[in-house]
Formats: sequence, structure tokens, C-alpha cells
Amino acid sequence: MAKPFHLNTPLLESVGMSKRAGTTVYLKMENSQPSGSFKIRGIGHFCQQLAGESKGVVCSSGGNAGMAAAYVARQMNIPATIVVPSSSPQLVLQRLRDQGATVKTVGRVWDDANAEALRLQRTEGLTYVPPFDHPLLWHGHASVIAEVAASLGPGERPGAVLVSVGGGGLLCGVVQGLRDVGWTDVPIVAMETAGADCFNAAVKAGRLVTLDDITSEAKCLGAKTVCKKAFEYSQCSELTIISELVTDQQALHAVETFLDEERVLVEMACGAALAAVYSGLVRRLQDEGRLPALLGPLVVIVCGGSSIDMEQLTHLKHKLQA
Ligand code: PLV
Repeated sequence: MAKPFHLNTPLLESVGMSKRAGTTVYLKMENSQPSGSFKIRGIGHFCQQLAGESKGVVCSSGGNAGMAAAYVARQMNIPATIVVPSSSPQLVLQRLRDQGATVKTVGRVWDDANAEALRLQRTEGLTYVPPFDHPLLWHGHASVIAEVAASLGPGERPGAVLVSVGGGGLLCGVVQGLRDVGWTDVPIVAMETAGADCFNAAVKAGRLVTLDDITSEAKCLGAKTVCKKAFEYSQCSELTIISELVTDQQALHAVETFLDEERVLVEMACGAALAAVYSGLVRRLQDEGRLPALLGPLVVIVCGGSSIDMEQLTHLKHKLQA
């Protein structure tokens, strides 16, 4: 098998978060992947399987799937076209260009950009790289849990895994990873922001729901419809997937606290998962009996993200405090 594009990332204990959660919190540092997020796992695997003979890839993205596709394409010596919505900040467009990609801005939200990417697949004969909805992506993402299991060692298993949900690709990968290592009973806390809550809306409705609009600033969680597989997993009785929301303010506060305490800057999409600890949500779930009172170590997938720098952080602070 070809060497993967992703790295085996560190699993770090967070003293600050452990103190808040009342149990050990481990951080799976996907922010340190090449291209800045976990997306490289799935997209690297997808491209290795399907893009070898390709005359170029096209990926629709809120930003990070595109960063991964651009990075992988550069390694494979094939051109990459990344289609992003106008909600993606300028800094993302620049970072994509720096990766050697051709960038197109189409529509207001990811779903619009995706329609254009599918059109380019048809008209230009490019290989379409989906950002979250494909079994090869989930297979690639599943490696994150295999690494957690190897890092924890025999005998230690998570009390819960915390993940952010956009289109649901990471969630599907985590479910498959948990199955692979025999941890099917480990609860998953699936985090979104209000206004980018397509998974929560589907869980509540008991069917797939398409949101009218994305109103959250966590644009990389902004798919209007979650992938079907993620919804199916939410209905699966052998799994415990707890879908929860935080506000944009809570996600931003988590980003800031994480920067202060862990000295790592991540974007809002990742802040949603971190906020499960920082906002006291995990404690509340324990009080409500939805997570055990005596909880094993929490594993937070620090999904990372490139849509952030000091300027963007300041911009978000002004916008969300207004
Ligand atoms: N972002 C996708 C989908 O956007 C993208 O195109 O980059 N954390 C970060 C930092 C992300 O960038 C994403 C997805 C997620 C979490 C959620 O992953 P998903 O989409 O697999 O649930 C619209």
C-alpha cells in the first residue's frame, strides 16, 4: 500500500480541560496534519485510490477539504481546482493558492460551490473529490481512532469521543474507527454550532433535513444537509451518538481559551468540539444521565482548520460581541 499522506498525530493530555471536565481529557492534535486538519486522512486515501490517473481534481469546500485536496494534488503532481463559497475568508483563498490550487468562488454557501464542482467534473473531466460524503473518506478518517487506541494502549478506553460535525464525514470515520477497534459502545458527542446544525436538525426530525441557510460563523460546518450515512448511524441502536449545539459565542470562546491554555489556534469549526468541555456541556450531559457520572477519559478530536489567523480572530470577536 502506498505511504499515506497524513501523519500519526500526538495524543496530548490537557491539564486545563481535564480540570474542567473532572476526568482526563486527551487531545488528538489533527491541527498538526499537513494542510491543517484531519481532512487529509480521508482525502489522501480517496485520491490515492481514485485520482492516480486523473488529469486534475476538483473539490468543493468550506476551506479545509480544499486545503487537503490541494496538498495531495501537489504531492501527486496533478492540478487542483478548489471551489469555495463567498463566505470563505480571504485568508483561505490565499492559503489555497499558496498550495498551488486554482481557486473559484461560487455562491454563498458550500452547497452552491458544490454544484459548480460537480459541473466541472462533467464538463472538464476532472476527478471530483467530495469533502465529506464518500466511503473512502470515512475509511481514511477512521485511522484517527486506530491511532488513539494505539496511543492509549491496552486496557485504557475512552469514556467518550468529542467531534465536530459539518457534513458528517468525520463522524462517519469515527464510528467506523470505533467499530474497527472494538469500541462500538463508546459514546460520541457530535458537536455543531446553532446555524450550522444540519445533523442536529436531522436527529430531531428523524429524517434528513436541508437547512434554509447557514447563519453560523463556523462556515466549515456549513453544509445544509448532513450525509445520509451520518444520519443512519444516529438511528443505529448499537451506537450512542449524542447530538449537541453550542452558540457561535461559545465556539469562539473555546477557540480563545484553547489558544491561551494550549497555545494552539484553531478555527470555529473546531471550537464547537472544544466548547463541549469549556462550556460545561459534558458535565451537563453527566448530570442528565446521558453520559455516565463516572466517566472515563474524554478524547477530543482537535480537527484544526486553516480559516483562522489573528486578524480573522479579531474580526470574529467584533462581529460576535456586537
Ligand atoms: N469542513 C468541510 C465541509 O465544509 C470542508 O470543506 O472543509 N472541522 C473542520 C476544521 C472542518 O473543516 C470540517 C469540515 C469539520 C470539522 C466537519 O467535518 P465533516 O464535514 O466531515 O463533518 C462545509
